[in-house]
Amino acid sequence: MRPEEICDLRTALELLASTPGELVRTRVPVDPHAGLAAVYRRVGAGVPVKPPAPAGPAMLFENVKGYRIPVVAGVLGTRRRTALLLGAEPERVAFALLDALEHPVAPVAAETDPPCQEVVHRAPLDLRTLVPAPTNTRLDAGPYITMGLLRARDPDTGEADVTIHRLCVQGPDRLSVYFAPGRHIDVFRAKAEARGQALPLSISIGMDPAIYVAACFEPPATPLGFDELAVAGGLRRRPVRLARCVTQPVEAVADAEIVIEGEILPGERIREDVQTNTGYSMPEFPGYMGVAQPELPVIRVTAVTHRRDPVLQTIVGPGLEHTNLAGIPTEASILQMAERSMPGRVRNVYCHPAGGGKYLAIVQFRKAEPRDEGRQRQAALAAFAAFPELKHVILVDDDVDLFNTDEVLWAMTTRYQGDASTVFIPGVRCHPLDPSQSPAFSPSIRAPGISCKTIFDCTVPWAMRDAFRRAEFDDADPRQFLPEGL
Ligand SMILES: [Mn+2]
Repeated sequence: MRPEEICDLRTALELLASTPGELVRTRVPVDPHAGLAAVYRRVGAGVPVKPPAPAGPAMLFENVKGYRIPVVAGVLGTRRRTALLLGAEPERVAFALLDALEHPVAPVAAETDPPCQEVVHRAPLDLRTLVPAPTNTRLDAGPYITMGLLRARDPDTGEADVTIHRLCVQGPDRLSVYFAPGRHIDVFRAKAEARGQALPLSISIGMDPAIYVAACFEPPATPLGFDELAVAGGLRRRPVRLARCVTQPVEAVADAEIVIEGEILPGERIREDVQTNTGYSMPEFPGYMGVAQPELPVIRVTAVTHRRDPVLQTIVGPGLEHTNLAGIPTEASILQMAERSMPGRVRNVYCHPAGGGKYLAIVQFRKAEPRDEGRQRQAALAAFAAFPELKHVILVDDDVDLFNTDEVLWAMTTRYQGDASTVFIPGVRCHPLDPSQSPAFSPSIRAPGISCKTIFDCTVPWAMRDAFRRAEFDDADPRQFLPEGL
């Protein structure tokens, strides 16, 4: 099994199963209500889930109490595993994604009999018994479909978009959907609603990891009207296959494990925690409980289709899996913007788990000549332009390993002076799920989701570079001194 042979979730799991330490299976019965996520948290969720939450393997729960369908969590739960599945080195996976972004391959219609429609359930149906959607914590508003890829079309132009959104099971054939501000499918929804029309959509669950990662690109890298499935096609150098839905005029991913078909109802809203009244939604990517939204759009489900013996794919909310999903496309977006404005200067970018892949980017900059002094801060501004939800940029030189937090903090300790090396850009729209981005935190913040973007410039001033040479050791090949296999 090789990465380029991956075409769906099953082949991805096959590759992981053949790689030591990347996938564990269990037949021990697990409760989807707060049980499955509790176990995976201790196995592989990672930062910023409250410790103990180590990084670890993906996990296939084959016996989910009350259901026939197994659930897999953590498929993209480490950077190494994500890179393996995408056929790249962990330090270079964003470059592979950037190449795909610049060489997209449009999706195609599958011939007859798409796998995702091997089994068809039409209304009346009950999502609550069909789909083992986990409830991640006891405070959650209900069971959530967390790895559902929505696909819909612009009612004006017909252009398609795919995005992952949190979906709460609110009844036998009802889901609520939360759109962070500005999301493209929400733009389509608003256009349809203004005409009094429903928005047809599909929700594809359990797919080739390339599709999930590509779908997490946001504007300006993928502007409104850009079908992110074409980036997945670029990554695999073969088009994603689409299937016409059986009850809606829209397509789904033909090789998905499970597809939910439905429509967003015009003029209808639901309180997200109407079933529990807890005030919370589910654990969100910054590591805190999401606040239940007072008025969310409602999806009426018209069919559930799936492959024979399907697997439901899930993410527990925050953790390394979210960081990889959101962060690697963000790295590619920043690399693209920086490369266009200052070729060769930004050597690499790492969207650190502390920010869930969205809030914190470490940018490695190479100063090659005197007039590069100051351009590192220009690179940070380019990063903010490339990804509007970014909050902090840490700039480091190219002799610092940006993937090693100890190295980055060393640079912040010995190559940084708080008053001279910090740049504040207050009052900028950022992201509402960070609780510090709130007027209650500071009078400088006018509305939730506004923030002080900050550049931490931990690069050596060009004129002082001789004072900052790292101690030079001889290079040696240590293998002959070490036991076999170390
Ligand atoms: Mn989009």
